[in-house]
Amino acid sequence: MGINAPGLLGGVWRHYRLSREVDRPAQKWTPEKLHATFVKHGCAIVRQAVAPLILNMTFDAIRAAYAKTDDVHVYSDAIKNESGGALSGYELVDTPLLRRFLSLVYADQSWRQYNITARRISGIDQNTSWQKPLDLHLDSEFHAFNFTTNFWIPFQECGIDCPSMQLVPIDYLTTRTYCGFTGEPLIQGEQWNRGYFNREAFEIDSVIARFGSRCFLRPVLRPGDLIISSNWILHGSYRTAAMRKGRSSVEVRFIGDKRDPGPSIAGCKFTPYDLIPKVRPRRARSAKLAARLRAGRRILLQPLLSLLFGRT
Ligand SMILES: O=C(O)CCC(=O)C(=O)O
Ligand SMILES: [Fe+2]
Repeated sequence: MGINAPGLLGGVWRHYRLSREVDRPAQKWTPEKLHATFVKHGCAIVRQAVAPLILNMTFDAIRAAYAKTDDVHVYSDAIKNESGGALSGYELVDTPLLRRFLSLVYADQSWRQYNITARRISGIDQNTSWQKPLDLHLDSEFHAFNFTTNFWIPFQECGIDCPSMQLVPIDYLTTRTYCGFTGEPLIQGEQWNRGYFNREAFEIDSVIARFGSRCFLRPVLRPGDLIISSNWILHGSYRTAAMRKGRSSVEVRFIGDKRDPGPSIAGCKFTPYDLIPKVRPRRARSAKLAARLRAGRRILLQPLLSLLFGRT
């Protein structure tokens, strides 16, 4: 089979464009842009979204909890215990940008905190009790069908030396249809909600056949960065043979009372008021204006006065 150069270049270009669209530092996102991108592509990456102090304190609490359990997960209660009640896990995403984003996702429904789950994915050299990388899945296979927003937060740099995440950045409705979901079970006797989905859809070859070999988003992340995803996006752990070290991360989830997120409002005039410092620029502007008037008085009025009254 020959190489289809235009097709190859097109794929590379589309992937580059998509990464630029979904992946930005926190200060380059507005809640509206983040919401519209999340609805369109099923996910988004926010760089430097989490305050280092909260990230480190939460990681300390999670490590302390792991020292006392054989469970592969650590949950919110353990974080509370280990931090003396100071932390629950939810404060990781308690920022104006993410709060406003969530209120847009759930604009047409009530919603609540759902769960906090920390996990550790082993590197290839490790022979530990840490989890093996998770295969491609939808969280809806295991959790509720109601729309769940997941903030995935790593505690160390990941994607080069240690495992990261891979996602298929396709909108939630296309993903739902692709996975064969109709709201009725397709197969009986499967565990959790797995019987509602076409099992073949989760095989990597099927995903590539439907969405192309460049359909995966596999970000390299640093502490403070996070991925926003949902229970309706195909995703799994991403580990290569070069990833010798393990990775610790936490998932912070919110859930609505509907299966769909609120619509992305085209041309929405919503003002991200808690992101824009309103008072200071206005003060700065009026201070500048006053200085200009004073200067004007000096330039226009003083020569006139000295001409009339000989004053200087
Ligand atoms: O941490 C991972 O590698 C997978 C996490 C995951 O599947 C999730 O956050 O839903
Ligand atoms: Fe998952």
